[in-house]
Amino acid sequence: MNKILSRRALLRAGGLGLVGTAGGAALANLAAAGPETAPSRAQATPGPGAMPGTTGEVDHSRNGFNPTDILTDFDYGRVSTLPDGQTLREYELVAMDKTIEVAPGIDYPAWVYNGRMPGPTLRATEGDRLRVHFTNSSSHPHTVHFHGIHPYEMDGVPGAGPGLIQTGQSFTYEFEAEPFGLHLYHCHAFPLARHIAKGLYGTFIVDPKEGWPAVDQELVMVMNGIDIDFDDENDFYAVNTIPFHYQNHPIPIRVGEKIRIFLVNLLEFDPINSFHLHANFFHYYPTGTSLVPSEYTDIIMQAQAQRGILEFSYKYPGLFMFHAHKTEFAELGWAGNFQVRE
Ligand SMILES: [Cu+2]
Repeated sequence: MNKILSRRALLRAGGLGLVGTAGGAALANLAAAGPETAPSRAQATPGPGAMPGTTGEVDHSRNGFNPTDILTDFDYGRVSTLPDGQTLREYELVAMDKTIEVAPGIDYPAWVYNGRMPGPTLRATEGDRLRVHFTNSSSHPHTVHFHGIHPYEMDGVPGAGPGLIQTGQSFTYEFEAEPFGLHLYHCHAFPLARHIAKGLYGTFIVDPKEGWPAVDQELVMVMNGIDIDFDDENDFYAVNTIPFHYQNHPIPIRVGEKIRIFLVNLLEFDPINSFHLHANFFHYYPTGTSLVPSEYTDIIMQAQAQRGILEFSYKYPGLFMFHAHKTEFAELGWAGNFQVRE
């Protein structure tokens, strides 16, 4: 508890070494945020349906990505057909060092794929041939380790195949897309926790051959955290990197629309993450490897690298929260809203 309190106190005081004046001001106003569409939330203290938040906005264009866009940004690769008729998908992944403004005025020296955190959501269909052309433009050795089924030399770990890909080097990982489901990829260089926490990860979706049942919206949510002072503890928590982004920018959906969330947990340092949906229940498909849901619930938890698909519709209009049910995570950024309209 003391540790948690001291971390929060540090954030509120803007006392971190990397916090500039703007960051300190932004965090000093933790309690004042809320979307303009929700006047009941424009209060100094959190009320029903509101977490304390951040004021101001990170510079998304300087970051090179916007969490709102990441929700629906799927990379299907460059598609062609092999002589035997198999579909070939080719992707480009470039590891780079990049400064990301993770909260207003607070920069984080990240390592990322393709300039964004999380990296691109790679999407294929079961049975496709995948070629992932990886170039390391970062100042440190990295790899790409995919979850899925593939040969040893394509495993993206030190010692297997090309092993670590050095600065300026490239390698093409090639394997079949299997099994269908919701997977992930990440760097597997050591120290592993640091290489992942710095931002080298992304979502990897393998659609079933027959496709998933039709829905109105598909959203990618990567639960992650930021250890701003490198003490192996997270100082911010988020979905798609920017704390409170979907609280400040609620995700618009309509009553009755079928929503599918691809939810991946890439949080380092904390063993368990969770997802709670307000005023609703969802069907849950762990790892997305079955078309039959395992549970009908309003909360699930995921350990590191666990993932699953959530499907739901809203019955009533309103501003409905979704957040980690671990309150510490929610209050430090892992909280968002769906704006449900008729
Ligand atoms: Cu790495």
